Amino acid sequence: MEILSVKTEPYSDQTLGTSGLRRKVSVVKQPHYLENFIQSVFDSLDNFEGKTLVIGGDGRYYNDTAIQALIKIAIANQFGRIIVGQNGILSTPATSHVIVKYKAIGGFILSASHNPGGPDADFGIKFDTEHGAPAPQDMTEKFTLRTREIDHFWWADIPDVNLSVIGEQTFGSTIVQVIDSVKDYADYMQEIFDFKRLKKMFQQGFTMTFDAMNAVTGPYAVRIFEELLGAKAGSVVHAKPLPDFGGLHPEPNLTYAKELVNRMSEDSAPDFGAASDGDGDRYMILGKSFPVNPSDSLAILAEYLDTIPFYQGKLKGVARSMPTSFAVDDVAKKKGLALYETPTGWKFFGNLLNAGKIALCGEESFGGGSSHLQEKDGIWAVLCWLSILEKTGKSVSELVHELWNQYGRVYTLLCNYDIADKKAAEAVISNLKEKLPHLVGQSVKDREITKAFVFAYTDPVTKEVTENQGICLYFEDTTRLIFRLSGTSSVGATLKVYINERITDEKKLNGEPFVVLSDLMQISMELSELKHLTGIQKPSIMT
Ligand code: VG1
Ligand code: CO
Repeated sequence: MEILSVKTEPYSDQTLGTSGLRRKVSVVKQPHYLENFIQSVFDSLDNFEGKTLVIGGDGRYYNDTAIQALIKIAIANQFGRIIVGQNGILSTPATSHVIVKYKAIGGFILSASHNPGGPDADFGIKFDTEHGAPAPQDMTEKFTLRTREIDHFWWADIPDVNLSVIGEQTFGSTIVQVIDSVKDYADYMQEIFDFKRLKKMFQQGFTMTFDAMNAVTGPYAVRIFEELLGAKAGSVVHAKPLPDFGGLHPEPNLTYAKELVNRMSEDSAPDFGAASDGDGDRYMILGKSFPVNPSDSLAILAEYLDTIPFYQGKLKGVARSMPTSFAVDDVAKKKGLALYETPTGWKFFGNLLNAGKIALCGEESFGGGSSHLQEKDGIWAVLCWLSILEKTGKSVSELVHELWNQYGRVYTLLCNYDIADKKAAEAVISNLKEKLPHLVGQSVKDREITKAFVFAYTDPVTKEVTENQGICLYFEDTTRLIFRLSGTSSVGATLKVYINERITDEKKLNGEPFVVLSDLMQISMELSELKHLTGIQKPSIMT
């Protein structure tokens, strides 16, 4: 086997966003684009020779080519063992678990998560640390710095490695080990949850539909829900990972998971509906004709997590990303749990989990996770919900209504504005920033602005400060608007406007968020001068 040193030129755009590097497939296909990035990651790590590396992915278009490049560069960089999911399939949470279980120094996940896949769509690559946690900010900054100066990468001159057969193959001093994509993860879920009790619930007639959206969770969901728990065959739909996700946009929300939403509103709907995203780290929960709001879901998990034996005595604190609604704050207060508010992106939860400050965390985008592993975990969240339903004997909507009756309902609305011109999108944020000092005390449509600031975060463990994480405007403590730019778009920019309002009036608990929050949406358009600065008049999606 020959190891080659290949000369290369740096690219200037390899900056990581909220969750790894995401680009159009056409960008990633440029000569050495991927090779440069991978070698830059290795150049930023210390002492990995002879150690283990994990490679996972969501099965999207171009992953097969990218995985072969990754393996060849990893062999040339002298890793001792490379663990790869069969056919390159390993969800984000499964990759995180495998990294820790096999004591790897880290791993790559080839996924652009919820972004669409296919030749004209998106490709992505993320790196997880030895803790199975998304690379923290200081590490991703190192990667980017290295990409700016790279002049060569190492390459093992071998034919493509067969990833379809489970087992080991040796190349020089490196073993490539192909593993069952599901087994380790499914075993772990059985350590956390009481599968016997859940199985009994299904035997007694409980029904569910899980929409894998033609993405990575299909094989996991079939094994866990149908084969191990005994949900009826066919309970998992869109179960085969496809390179273009069958044209679906694998982001579980009311717009993109329309088929599931419709199914759950039929008379014959099952008791429980769930979905997950491209790489299996997000989830969505629905009862009969009752979609659960992600922030409410986090509050429910906080309320009941310690009824699951694995967590008894472990729940000392919870964390939510800043745009996640304050529904969970009430539960934390009642239960005497510490509460942390972090910037958007799972990488900010890692230090809190590692330090044992929290056992549960979540995001408004339906990311949920716990101390069981350091990525967000869609199937885990679904198993939590199933365990809570089994334990309480209540329906999804009963549980959520109980939450609202106790604390009031925090209505939420997220408006995404896709803006082709990134500069125009940035102008919206900078314009708002300039206005901030004058906003407090001003009234818009009879609502007075009581606080206006740019969110910054000081990591309670490392004391590292992360600035500029979104603009927050409060109207009393019960209502707020948040403006931030998405860090996962592959072209142009997406302005995200999050609207939250807590309503405690019992008669107003069953409203429609689009209606209840429509005046706040108007206010957000006015204050941001969106139309004037971008020409855009309405959201690309609302959820
Ligand atoms: C979005 C979500 C964020 C999530 C991130 C990655 O980021 O808002 O909550 O952590 O995607 O999720 P942004 O910057 O576009 O708002 V995933 O499932 O892509 O790994
Ligand atoms: Co994801």
